[in-house]
Amino acid sequence: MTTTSNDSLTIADGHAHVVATTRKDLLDWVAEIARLTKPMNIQWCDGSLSERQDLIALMVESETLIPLNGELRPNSFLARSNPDDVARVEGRTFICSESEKDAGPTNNWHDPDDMRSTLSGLFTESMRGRTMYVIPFLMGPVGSPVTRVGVEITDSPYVVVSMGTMTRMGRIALDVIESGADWVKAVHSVGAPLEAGEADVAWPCNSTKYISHFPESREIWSFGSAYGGNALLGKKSFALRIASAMARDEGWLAEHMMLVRITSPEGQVAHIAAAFPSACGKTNFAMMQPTLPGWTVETLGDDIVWMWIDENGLLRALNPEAGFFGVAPGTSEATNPVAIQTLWGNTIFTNVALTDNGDVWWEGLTKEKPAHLTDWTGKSWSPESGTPAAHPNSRFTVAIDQCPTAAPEWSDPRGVVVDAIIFGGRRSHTMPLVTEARSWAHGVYLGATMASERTAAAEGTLGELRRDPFAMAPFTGYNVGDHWAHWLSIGERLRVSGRFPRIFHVNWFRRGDDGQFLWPGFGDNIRVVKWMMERLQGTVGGVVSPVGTLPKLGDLDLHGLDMDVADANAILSVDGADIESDAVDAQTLLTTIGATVPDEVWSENAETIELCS
Ligand code: GTP
Ligand code: SPV
Ligand code: MN
Repeated sequence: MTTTSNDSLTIADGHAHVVATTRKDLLDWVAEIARLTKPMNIQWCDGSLSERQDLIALMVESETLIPLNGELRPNSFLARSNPDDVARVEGRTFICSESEKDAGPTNNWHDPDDMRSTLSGLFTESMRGRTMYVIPFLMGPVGSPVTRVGVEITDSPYVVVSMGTMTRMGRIALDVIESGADWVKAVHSVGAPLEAGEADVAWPCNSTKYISHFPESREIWSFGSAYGGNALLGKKSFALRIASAMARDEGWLAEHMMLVRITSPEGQVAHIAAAFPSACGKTNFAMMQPTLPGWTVETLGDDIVWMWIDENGLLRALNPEAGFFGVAPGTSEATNPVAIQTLWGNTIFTNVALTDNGDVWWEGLTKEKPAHLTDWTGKSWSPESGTPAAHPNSRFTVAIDQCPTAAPEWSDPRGVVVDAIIFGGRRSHTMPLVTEARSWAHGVYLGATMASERTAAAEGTLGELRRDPFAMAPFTGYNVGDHWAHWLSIGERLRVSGRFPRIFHVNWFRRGDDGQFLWPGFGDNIRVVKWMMERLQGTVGGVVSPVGTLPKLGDLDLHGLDMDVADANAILSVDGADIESDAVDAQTLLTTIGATVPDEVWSENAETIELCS
């Protein structure tokens, strides 16, 4: 039975997945969205394996998913998006707070009433001819103080299956709603209604795109895209933009970070959270295979971390997601063997290339390029084609519990205590390999003014340096200056226990005069982590610099590395004139933000400049 009735407490979808809810607010909202979007039918998602299999079969039939060779890549599929729908669209992402000041100058603000009227026009009958799926989902494990609930309505089965991997979806979330929890409304439509008898396309979407957020009413409306963060609304829209606004109001943090547990050969354990901008190394760090003997890295999360202060005054953290939506290009046995193992099967790949034997390929997967492929647009490809075979922002979607290095605690509702926080960007020049902040306030300054060269994960000119405060420029759901003040207030509250995570800044991407990366990166990043752990233990000193404490050359473990002393010196060098002009450049951002910039950030900027002279 399929029904749009809101009197019925039980709604079935014709596939024998019956989902019951007694929450009238939820039933009313589903009925309201159905009246607006006029879907052909409604399916409540229970998160079961049979439901997933049915949806996958449907998408194989519609050619949204191409089954991969079952022997090489069991139960895995390739999706090819519309070439105009390949990444988040920052220019079409809106924060619709009541007051423009609350969105701040780094967000696209839009008047909420005006946006509601635009959206109601766009969503009118936008699901005609399609099934409307209702997806209850949790961000975080059941029982954690920070776990939050959402319901996404979508007309895309690709979104349902992806949300099934990326979140705790279906019955488990509906049970939490049933127990009385508040839930966030998230409406998504690809914006491609089907006329009677009209054939569907493999990747329906619309050239008009709106990714709109209403932080006060905690609502998300996304139109026109089915790609990643635009459409999987639990991720960037909820777990970062809406959650950051909740976290500001409630005294916790929602951040664009990975989370790991490090264990030294001596058994010293530390939990580290790191904020790097999109496609700048979070997944790689989260799955690092250390090159130093005896060290282990266990994975807790690769993209989003929620942090709160517990009853003992300790900063605790957990990853609210349940899967990885990771960058494919550059992932290889050499750079990220753990990801390669994770992707053995049960994976959906989007916009990678297809090999002639039905497996996947992307730039960097193997040293030798295959002689022939089908590229991400479906065209025949050879190394002479001169175009990338996989889109630079092609990605894999896979469950965390498939990751061989996943720590069992990745789903512990108590989270883990954070010992260190790292900020970092992709910078060819200026910033050294690693420094430790002078204080919490200086750490906040390093996060606030961090910068990175643009990657394909977002629109804009590739390689252009942009300030990306806390790696959250596209993700903070409120005024960026207030975000900095919120970080400072967390520091104030940590004074009670005195247990501050130490704050570091790293740059894996500095280049030498020859244009080559100076630092080997990847598994060798453990050498930097080792120095951090020694700092935590207080067993190692450092060199004071305007951007914080640098390692002494002899304190960085370079054993077994084929690195000449000149390069090692270069990667740890801080040029006063460069740092000064960078700090002066950062003032442009501070001035643009204006009144909400905390005084402490300005005084750290002044201190940085003073230390340069
Ligand atoms: P999002 O999922 O977009 O938020 O990004 P992410 O930060 O998880 O990015 P990811 O770890 O997937 O990094 C992607 C790119 O960074 C790939 O091209 C990697 O090869 C490159 N990368 C990661 N770590 C290193 C490193 O230590 N050194 C160098 N040179 N490149 C790295
Ligand atoms: C990012 O761009 O930071 C991502 C990918 O993690 S997406 O989910 O598409 O935003
Ligand atoms: Mn990300």
